[in-house]
Amino acid sequence: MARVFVYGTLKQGQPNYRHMLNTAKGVAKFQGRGRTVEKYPLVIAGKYNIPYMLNIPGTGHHVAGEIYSVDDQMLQFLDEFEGCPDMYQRTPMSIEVVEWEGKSSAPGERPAACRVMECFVYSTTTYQPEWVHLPYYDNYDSSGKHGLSYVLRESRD
Ligand code: PCA
Repeated sequence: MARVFVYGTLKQGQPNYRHMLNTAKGVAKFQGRGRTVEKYPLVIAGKYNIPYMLNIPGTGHHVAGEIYSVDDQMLQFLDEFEGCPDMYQRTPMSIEVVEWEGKSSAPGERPAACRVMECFVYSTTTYQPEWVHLPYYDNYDSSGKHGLSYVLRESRD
């Protein structure tokens, strides 16, 4: 099993969450919520309003998301789905746990320095240079007041 932190359309209530529930693609077990230890720019870019965490540590916000434990099959599905390694690259990042459901000891009750775990995150270094000038978000919501609703793959032309 691998640990993955999702911050975009794969979160609960977001347009691609259904893939996390699709057992034909493998298993994804919700473990808790967290945020990136480092700051990153999270932007919504392109004509399909796709969220991207730009891999520029130190700029932007601590980004909120959900932690899942996934099996190899789901990890492979997510790599394909996220266009990894072209669109996004999956790299380990330090995530501070803010809420925990897993049954190993509750990180929420530990001192802050002990609440950190390494998770895979789909961020990108292959972004268009002008994207760094877009607004930065700390908690992605496709139907947020920015008005930039995500365009599902099957609705693109
Ligand atoms: N899907 C991945 C990366 C961005 C996106 O929309 C995620 O939710 O973490």
